[in-house]
Amino acid sequence: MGKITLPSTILQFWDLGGQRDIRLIWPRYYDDCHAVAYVVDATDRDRLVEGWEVFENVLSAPQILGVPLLLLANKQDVPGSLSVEEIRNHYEEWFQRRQREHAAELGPMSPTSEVPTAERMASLNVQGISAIEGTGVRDAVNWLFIRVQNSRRRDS
Ligand SMILES: Nc1nc2c(ncn2[C@@H]2O[C@H](COP(=O)(O)OP(=O)(O)OP(=O)(O)O)[C@@H](O)[C@H]2O)c(=O)[nH]1
Ligand SMILES: [Mg+2]
Repeated sequence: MGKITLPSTILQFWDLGGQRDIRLIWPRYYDDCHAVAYVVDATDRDRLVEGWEVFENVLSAPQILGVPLLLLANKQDVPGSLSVEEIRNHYEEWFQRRQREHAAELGPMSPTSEVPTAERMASLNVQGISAIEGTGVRDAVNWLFIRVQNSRRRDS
């Protein structure tokens, strides 16, 4: 757990590990969650899809509805890592494909509870960071600070 004190606000961060077993305890944090910062490894193309599936699972929780979403493309210091734009496009393409597959499974007549792609992408801020070099971290914290302050869940 980490704490960052800013004027009039203390941001409290919980670093939840991404390993399969540890993901099971994530939902215990949802009730007190005012923002989600989801970190992906921008050098590991092979695991991005797994990352999107897990992310989608988080976003499907009712407590997460409407909270600010920050997607962080980590390891920007590594040459050849995917850029913010590439990460955003990769996620959007994955999301669109998934929506199409769900729609096909349910059939044309069924009412859809799917989130429109444009709405999901608009709700998402993607930023690049290097956790090792610290680049982008300040920008990420600033964004969270502003969004959490303006969030309707601040009183909860
Ligand atoms: N080059 C580079 N390596 C990084 C960066 N961030 C993390 N790493 C390396 O990636 C590996 C995994 O880092 P961790 O901090 O253990 O990753 P994690 O996401 O916290 O892992 P879990 O807690 O298991 O989910 C380590 O070898 C880190 O040194 C970065 O920004 N740049
Ligand atoms: Mg960790």
